[in-house]
Amino acid sequence: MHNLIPIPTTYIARDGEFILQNDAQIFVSPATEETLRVAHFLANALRPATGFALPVRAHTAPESRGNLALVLTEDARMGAEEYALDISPDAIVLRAAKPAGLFYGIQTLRQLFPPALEQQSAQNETWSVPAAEIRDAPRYAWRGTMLDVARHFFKVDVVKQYVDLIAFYKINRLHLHLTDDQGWRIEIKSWDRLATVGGSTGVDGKNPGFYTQEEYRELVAYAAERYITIVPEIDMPAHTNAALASYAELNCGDVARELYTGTEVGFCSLCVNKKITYQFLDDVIRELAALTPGEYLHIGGDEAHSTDKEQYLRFIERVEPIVKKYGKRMIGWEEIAQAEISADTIVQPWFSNHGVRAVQNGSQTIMSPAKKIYLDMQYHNASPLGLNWAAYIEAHDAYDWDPATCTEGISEENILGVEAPLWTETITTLSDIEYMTFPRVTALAEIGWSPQAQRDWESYRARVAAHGTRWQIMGINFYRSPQIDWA
Ligand code: TNX
Repeated sequence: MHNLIPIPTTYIARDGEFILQNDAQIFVSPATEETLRVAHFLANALRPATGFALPVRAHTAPESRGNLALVLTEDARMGAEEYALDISPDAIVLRAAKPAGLFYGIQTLRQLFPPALEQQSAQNETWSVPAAEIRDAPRYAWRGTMLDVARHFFKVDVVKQYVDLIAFYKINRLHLHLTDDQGWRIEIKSWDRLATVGGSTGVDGKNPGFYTQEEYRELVAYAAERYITIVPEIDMPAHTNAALASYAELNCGDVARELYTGTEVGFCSLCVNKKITYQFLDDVIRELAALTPGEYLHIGGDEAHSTDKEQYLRFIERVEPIVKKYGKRMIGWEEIAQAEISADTIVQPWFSNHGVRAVQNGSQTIMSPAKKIYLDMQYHNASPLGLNWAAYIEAHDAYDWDPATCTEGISEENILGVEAPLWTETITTLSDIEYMTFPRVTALAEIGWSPQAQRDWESYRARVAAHGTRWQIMGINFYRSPQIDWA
């Protein structure tokens, strides 16, 4: 019927098909800076393979033969990310209440064209789209992936390519794990050695580097144009060796640690009862908040095995007001839920059930169960990349779970959304990232977007196979799971 991922809320097939011709135009109503930008995104997606000019024009009565129309409606019942896509043999009309909805409708439309659309040069092809009426809105507000740029650093152009890939699947958050034991990856002007010293290495000494604030802003803007909010994480009080190696005064003994290129976790801690630690965090959070138009700031908080438990809890309680002071909503890995945190702080469960305490106090969660959706887990015991401490995660494992039932005590109303982390201890290139991400991120995308009742492994399995054809054309290094009948 169709090969859409994520599967839409409703798809009603109609008779016939729309065939894009070389004189087609893209009409926009009303033409604002943002709707025009979204329309150009569509034109740019369709142009290389079709070779058509596809001019973008403002138009007040946009439905017209042979053309595509993007319309912002005044319909107050439509959600911020919802869209309605009507494809008839005459025209394509996409409606949404907000530009984000138009953007998601465009991703759907791209997937309805033949796979040859992904070619980067003009193809001899009939550009047909099956007639249909699609109504679609997401299950969750938070549909995220996380990229660990600390264990190995990935430059802005690599992350931009990754952003393009996840945007195609209606993912709207990219959490960047910016700091860890092996590297500090964001320039902080008031503590400049964090990046210059702390960013000078990586796991096995590979992929050193950091983002200047200018580069980081550029990445944030690039993602925002694809309706992806960058969520920065500064991990603390553990996972801080890179900072502790950069500044002696952050250590309890006033001696700087050595830089670290191994893969152990939880072996060091910020000195949680030193005054300068909180001055340091205030400076870091202030600078990071100023780089962050998004609402959220992630403070890590995981695996503090070298921090006294009581001191850890008081530390989290001291950091939360700093994040709030700079206008951000705090997120932390589930361990923070053992502290007294406020209800608007978001908790990210990954392995245990600490989150239950937080939801009882009104917090929302972002579900990242390691056994289901950690993109760094090996697919099987001979996978060339990845770890296996949580599980082997095949395509079916990544698909076959429901956030609302995976943790006792956390149910649908407590869940802001889902996120698939890619830790990069074993990952050094974009090709590696792709191999671990595809075909599991498509499962995450569908879990995050589609109604649970619409989800079905056999259907998904067939649709993923069709996406494999696109990935091949796009040059994506995906894992050819034996569970899927690739074309
Ligand atoms: C646990 S999940 C970690 C990371 C590691 C990851 C490897 C979490 C919050 N912490 O520090 O990179 O395992 O899978």
